[in-house]
Amino acid sequence: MQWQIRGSVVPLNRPRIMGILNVTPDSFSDGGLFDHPERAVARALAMEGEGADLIDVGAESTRPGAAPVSAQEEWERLAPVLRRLSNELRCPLSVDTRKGEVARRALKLGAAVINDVSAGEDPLLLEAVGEYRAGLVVMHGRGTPKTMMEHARYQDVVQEVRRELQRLVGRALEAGIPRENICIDPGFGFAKTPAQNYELLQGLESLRTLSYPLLVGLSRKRMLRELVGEDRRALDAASVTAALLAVQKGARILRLHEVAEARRILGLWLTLTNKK
Ligand code: HH2
Repeated sequence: MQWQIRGSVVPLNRPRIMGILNVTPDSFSDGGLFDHPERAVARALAMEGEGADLIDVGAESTRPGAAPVSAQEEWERLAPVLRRLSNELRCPLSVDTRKGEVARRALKLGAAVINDVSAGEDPLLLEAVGEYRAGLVVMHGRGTPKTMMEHARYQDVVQEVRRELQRLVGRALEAGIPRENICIDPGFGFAKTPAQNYELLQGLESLRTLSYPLLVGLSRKRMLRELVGEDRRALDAASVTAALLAVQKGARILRLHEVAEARRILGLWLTLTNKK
C-alpha cells in the first residue's frame, strides 16, 4: 500500500509519522509555542531530524469550542512558515485547514497534502487538491469546532463514522481526486465524546475494509488526558501507546506531536513484533 501525493509516493509498508506543527496562539496542546515563524520553522526541521515522514502545519485551532479565524488571518500565520519550509524541508508538507482558499494558496507554495479537517465542507478545497494532484486527508467530523460537540450523538459510532467517511470519500472522488491520493481518518475528538472515541479506537479495524490508508490523530487528545492527566510526559507516552494500538488495528500514518519518542518506540515495537 502507498499514498500518492503530488508526484511523489509515501510507501506504507511500515507506519509513517506525521509531525504536528501548530502555528496558532490557542491550540489545546501546544498553542502559542510555535506562533513565531522562526520558532515554527526550527520545530519543523527538528521533527524532520527526529524521523518525521511528513510535517502537518495548522494555523486554525480545531479545539472543541474554538472560534473560527478568517482565511486572511489563517494565511498570514501560515505563509511565512510555508515559504521557508517549502525550501528547507525535504519531507512532504501537509496543511491542516478547513478552507479552499487557504488550501489553494498552500498548494501554490508547494504543500503536497491537504489535511481537510472540515469533513468536506468546502468544494473549492477538493477542486484545488484535484488540480494539483495533491494528497488528501479525508477526516470524519460533524459541524464546526464551535458546534461539533452538539453533534456527538451516535447509535453505533464505528458504523456511522464508517458510513460518513465513505460518503466523504465519494465526494472527493467525484471532484476528480484519484483514489490513490486519498487517505482516511476517523477524526478522534471531532464531534465525539471520550467514551465514543474509545469505542471508535476499539473498532478501528472496521475502517480497514474501506481500503484506503488510515491516518489517526490521537496525540495529546482529551480522551487520553482523561486517563493520564495533564503531565506532558505521561500524555506523550499515552499518545504513543494509543498510536501503537491503532497500528495494530490497521493505521498507517500517525499524527503526533512528539516525534523522537514515537519513532523510538515504534521501531522497538516493529522489532518485537517481527515486522521490521
Ligand atoms: N486533530 C487535530 C487537528 N488536526 N487532523 C487530522 N487529520 N486528524 C486529527 O485527529 C486532527 C487533525 C487536533 O489536534 P491538535 O493539532 O493537537 O490541536 P488544535 O486543533 O487545537 O490545533
